Amino acid sequence: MTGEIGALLRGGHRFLVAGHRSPDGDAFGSALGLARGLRALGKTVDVYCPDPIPSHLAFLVEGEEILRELPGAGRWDAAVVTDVAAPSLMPAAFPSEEIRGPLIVLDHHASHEDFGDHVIRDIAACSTGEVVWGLLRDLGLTGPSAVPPAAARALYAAVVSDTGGFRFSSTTAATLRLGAELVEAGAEPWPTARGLFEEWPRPRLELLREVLCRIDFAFDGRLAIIEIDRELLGRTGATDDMIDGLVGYGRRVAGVEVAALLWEQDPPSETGRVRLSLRASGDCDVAKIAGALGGGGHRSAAGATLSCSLAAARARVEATVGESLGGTVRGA
Ligand SMILES: [Mn+2]
Repeated sequence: MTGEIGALLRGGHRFLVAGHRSPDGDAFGSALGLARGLRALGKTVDVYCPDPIPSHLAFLVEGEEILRELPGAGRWDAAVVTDVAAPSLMPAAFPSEEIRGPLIVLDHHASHEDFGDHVIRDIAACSTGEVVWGLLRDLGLTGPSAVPPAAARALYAAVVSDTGGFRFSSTTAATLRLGAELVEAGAEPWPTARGLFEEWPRPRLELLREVLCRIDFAFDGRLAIIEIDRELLGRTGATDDMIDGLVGYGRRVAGVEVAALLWEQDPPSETGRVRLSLRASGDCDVAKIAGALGGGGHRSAAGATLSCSLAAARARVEATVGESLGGTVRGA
């Protein structure tokens, strides 16, 4: 940890904490874990999330007040954002420096932009949850009894979410030890797994049923591609937060090296109209593919937002993936 961040967090009294926009389990769990840890050190912490909280993360709230908008008279000693790799991923309507104080960025994305007044970015960490755990330890919350169980539960969810349940290649012996420490501090594996992965709202299953019928393949089965348009979401009753994770079904197929999921935005986001989610099964670096399309992420999981129609987005994705795979053969 840089001494400056420690000094800011030890010396300040009131902090603003938020994850990236459209929060995932790591962003939201890290923010909640940090907030709960800082409160155990006697600090006042506001958690800000202007976006809807995805249904599979709702169990992490545990009755805590999450601010959908910020009080007009709010002032903070510093603001901390978790899992944010670029300014474009900052939560909407984030206050200016004179209101929020210095901006601290906690992150683990290898592909990122440099921003923030103080940064801890550990690209070897499995998740930002791991970065937060190390920070809380450096702040003096050591030993299982020092970290509040609700903080441990949130950080455990961050780790489990970003490692796919300790399955992805980011999982190391240290990750598994971290999991054990968090369980000792009060995290519960089954409720976490059930909340994150197992308990689906019924419309999500209806969406999956249709998505499975729509998976296409290209480049001799090395690319799996799924398109989701607004009509499909409307018909199944599914919401955008239920799309997260469906890209993994393309990657399940033997021989698939890249799985892509494209979904139409409604209303169109500030930067485009189609969101792209990419997953790699092996050696292909999808962060590079996403980067070529104006996005970013990790080697095995990345994304971008494209300013074009669904059909045009698909053509661009196929062309970029094709270059990356070095193949020209298209098949279905
Ligand atoms: Mn993350």
